[in-house]
Amino acid sequence: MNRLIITTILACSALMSLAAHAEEQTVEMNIEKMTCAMCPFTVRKAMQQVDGVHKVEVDYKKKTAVVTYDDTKTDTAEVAQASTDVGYPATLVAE
Ligand SMILES: [Cu+2]
Repeated sequence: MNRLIITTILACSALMSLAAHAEEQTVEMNIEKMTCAMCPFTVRKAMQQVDGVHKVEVDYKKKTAVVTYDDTKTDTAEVAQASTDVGYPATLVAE
């Protein structure tokens, strides 16, 4: 009986750690060359077109973007490239 309970708990935590790997990641990036209040919209639009990107918040004053994405579908290099491609080089902020 106890063994069954322990097995169930182990199976549950294994499933949960699997889910954690496929979870959303949130990263901050520095965005270069934003020169007016419209620039953040361009960056945001470009990043949101990347498959797997769920949320983008661009801060014009801080020159940063906070990006939430599904790490099974895309990665930070792809998101940064999307911004770079429209004229705003993006680099990951080191934690
Ligand atoms: Cu602008």
